[in-house]
Formats: sequence, C-alpha cells, structure tokens
Amino acid sequence: MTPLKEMQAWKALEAHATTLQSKHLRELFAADPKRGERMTAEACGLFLDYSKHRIDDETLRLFQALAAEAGLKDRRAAMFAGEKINVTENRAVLHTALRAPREAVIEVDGHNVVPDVHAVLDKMAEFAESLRSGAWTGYTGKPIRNVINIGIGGSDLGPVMAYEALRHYSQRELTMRFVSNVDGSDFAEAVHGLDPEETLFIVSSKTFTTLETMTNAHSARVWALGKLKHAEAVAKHFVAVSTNAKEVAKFGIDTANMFGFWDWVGGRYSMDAAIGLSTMIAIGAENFRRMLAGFHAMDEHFRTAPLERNLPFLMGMLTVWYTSFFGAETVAVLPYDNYLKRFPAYLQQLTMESNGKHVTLDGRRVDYQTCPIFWGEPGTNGQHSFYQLIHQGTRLIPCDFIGFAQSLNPLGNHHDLLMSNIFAQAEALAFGKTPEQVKAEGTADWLVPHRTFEGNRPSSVILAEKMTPEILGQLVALYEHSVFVQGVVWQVDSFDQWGVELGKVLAVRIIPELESATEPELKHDSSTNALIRRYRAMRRKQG
Ligand code: G6Q
Repeated sequence: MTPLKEMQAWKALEAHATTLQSKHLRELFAADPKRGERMTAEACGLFLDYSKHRIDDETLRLFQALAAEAGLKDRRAAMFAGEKINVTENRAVLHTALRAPREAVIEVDGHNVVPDVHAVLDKMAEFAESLRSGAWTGYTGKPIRNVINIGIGGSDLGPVMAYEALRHYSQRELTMRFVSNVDGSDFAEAVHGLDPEETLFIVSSKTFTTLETMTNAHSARVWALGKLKHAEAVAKHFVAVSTNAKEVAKFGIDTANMFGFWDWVGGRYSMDAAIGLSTMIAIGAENFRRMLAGFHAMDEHFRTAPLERNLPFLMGMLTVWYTSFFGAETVAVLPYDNYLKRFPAYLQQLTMESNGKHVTLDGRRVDYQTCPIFWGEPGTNGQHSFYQLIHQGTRLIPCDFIGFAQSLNPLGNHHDLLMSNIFAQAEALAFGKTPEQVKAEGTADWLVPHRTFEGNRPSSVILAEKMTPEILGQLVALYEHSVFVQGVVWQVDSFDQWGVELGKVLAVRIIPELESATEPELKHDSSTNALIRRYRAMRRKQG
C-alpha cells in the first residue's frame, strides 16, 4: 500500500490547497454566478448543497484522483461483497446486508446471509406487533405498556437516536426508555414510576458480557422479580438481542425470545439489525421496513452513482480536505429538527470510533491527522450558545446543517422561522460582514473589529422534504458511507475498536480493589493508588 503522503493526488491536493487557503468564498461565488446551483447533488430524498465549501472544480477533480489512487472503488466493492475488510478482527463488514431486499444474494464464506437477515426481521416483526397489539402480555396477564432497552454504545446510541428521530411515528401508548450507564441513577430513573407487571426489558448486547449492560440487566431482573416473585416471569418480561445464545440462556432468557445478529455487524452499525427491536416496537414493523428501504436506497446510490454526484463520497472527501489540508480539528453537525436531537451523539460514535485510529491497515503510525472530532446540537438552540465561536472564533469548523422543508408539527410560522435560521447561518458563515459594511451601519470605529465577521467558514446544507423513516435511513447510511470513504483515504481499519477494549480490562482489575473489605495492596501508579484510597475513605462517610 503506497503511503498516503506519497500518492501523486495527495501531493497535488496539498499544493492545490495553498491556492484555496488564500481565497475567500466571496471570490469563488463572484467568479461563478451559478455556483450555488452547480455545486449541489441529490440522491434518493436528500439534497446536498456543497457550494459554500472552499473548493473549486480542480479540487473535485483531485478528490476523484485521490480516491482512484487510494483504491476506493475496489474497497467499496469488497465491503459490499462481504470480503473480510475488517482486517484486525478478520471479519466481513456487511451492515449493507441488513437492509438488502429479500431476493438479494450476499455471501459470507460461501453462505448467503440475506435469508438469515429476513428471518430475524420477520421474527422481530411478529414479536413487535404482538406487543403493540396487546396480544403479548406480562406474567400476570397485563398488557405491556413500558419497554426499556438495556444496552450501551452501539447497542444504545442507535436505538435512542432512532426512537427520538421517529417519535412522531411511534405508538404513543407505549412508554419507551433506555438504560445505558452503569451509574445506578440511570436505571433508577428509567424504571421510576413503572409497574413491573407492565414492563418489558430488551437486553441488547452483541457479546452479552458487557459490564454495564449485564449489571443493569441483573438489576432489572431483581426489580421485576421483586413484584412478580416467580423466576418464570423472566420469560415474559425479558427478551434479548445478541449473538451469544449461551450467555442469554444462562441469564434465564428463553432463547426463543432471542433476536440474533452476526459478527459481521459492528456495534455502531447495528441499529438496523435486531438491535433496532425497540425502534420496531415503537414505530411498527411497516415503518421499520420503510427505514430499511431508505438505508438501502442510499447504499445503492453510494455503490453506483458517479463520484461527482455521489453524496457520501463528496461529504467524506470534504471532511478529509479540511482535516488534512486546513488543520480543521472538528466538524459540527447541526440538525434543525428537534427530533434529531440525539443525532450528533449517535454520529460521534459512528465517526470517531470508526476513524479515530493512529495506525494504518498495515500497522504503520500515520503521519497525518485522521478523524476529526464530531459534535453538535440542534438548531436554533446552538445559535444562542456556541455558534459565537464558529462565527468569530479562531478555529475553522466545517458545519453540516440538516433541515426539512415540511414540519411534522406545523404550528403557526414556527417552521419558516426555524428554516430561515439555517439559511441565514450558512450565509453568514460563508460571506461574513466586512469592516466597510459594519462602518456603513454607523458603528463607531473602535467597535468595528468586534462586529466584523471574516466569513469564509465552510458548511454543507442537507435538505429533505420531511422527516420520515426512509429519510432517517438515508441520512444514517449517508454518514456511514462518508465515514467509509474517509477511512479508505486515511488507510485505517474503520471497523475495529481496540481503544474501547483497554478501558474495559482496566476497570475489571480495579473493581475488587474498591469492593474489598480489607485495605487492598495497590500496585498502580501513585495517582491511581491515592485516588482509590481517597474514594474508599470518602465512601466510608456515607450514612
Ligand atoms: C461499537 C462498539 C461498542 C459496543 C458496546 C456494546 O461498535 O463495539 O460501542 O457496541 O461496547 O457492546 P455489546 O453490544 O457487546 O454489549
């Protein structure tokens, strides 16, 4: 594999970037009156305006040249074909198979996985519908009114985000809650006010060994049996989503009520696998399938659309562009839709766990930056807090604005007010306000620098008609594939997460040191030793 910085296209982009670093978006727009219409692309139901980026036609040409040199098309084909592109775990990466139509054929080690995917989807649908209709009852015969998903990381963030995003489509009689943190307060608040007789827990864990999830699941069992008394009640109040049937059975969950998935689905890519059971219960099987259709439409777009109008390609390369050539350290994701309030948190895992890597696929330390920090909040709230820094701070922060033409809750002129803010923010970031303009407003000279906006701050605007299950699927798949493009260019394994494993191992070593009745012999560094001792001493003061 040619080291990235030795590639011709990389060197060409580096040289080309110096010409654009000194150009203002005002000049780029002035030079091409059609720029705002030309630099756009559309796929399925998503429209992308990328004209307010610090690029020109040559940049786009070089993006393609770099993709060619990095072998993007072959890597993409390898992913879709089920090749083991997650090299450090020797696994296929086939979240795209989770949304493939019934008749598709996708093989892993010579086995067509599509029928397996649909068998699980059908089983989920049967269960979700029986719960929604009230046919599935709790141990004492009462219908289930509360559903609590217990999971963490990939087994939580997707389900929470999707539930919030599609809440409009959800069955309102059902209370949906989510527990992830091992902090007992998370569990205590999740079950607060609920009746165990009417509550179902979904224990979502690919491995079924994750400390947080198993601790919460055991507390849930104690809580439920506190009222239901009989161990057989577990079968009516607990279901599992996992790849580990042995551990599920050991916990006492009937494996008939287990929904499986496969090692070729990464945790952060699993919200459309059985990990989405809570989503399906909330919105129904039909809407869940609509979401899958949206995912699939974007998969097909990514797989087949020419790169010049390929949304995930364009967005992925823009992230590479600013990270690698403009020193940008973050990307702000700013959905102007309250239903997407958990979308930035979801994206943080998707992007940063995937590409937050410092070695290449063949084990070399990279000599360039990889994944930027993704963060964000829904607009317009963010405008009244951190946008100040985006407009007038010293850092370059590319922004993704996401908005919808129609509101799911039309209310007076709220929606036009909301959307006017997206357009205004993107405009202000790009074009700013010159000292001359500020002076012309009658501003005192000494105040002019404070009221000047440099502009030249890049953003994308993603527009869709309205938030639907299909659109959510498209949006998530758009970012999934954008992450893939970035990972290919940076030559990292986007599908492992060794960084997550270390913390898990270290915490397990410290647990007995906290729990021990006698003063333990501590063999950590002096800071960790002292913190453990202080914690033990402070805890003793508890009443
Ligand atoms: C995701 C990661 C990680 C994982 C959690 C939960 O890609 O692997 O976030 O999802 O650690 O793991 P389990 O589902 O095995 O409990």
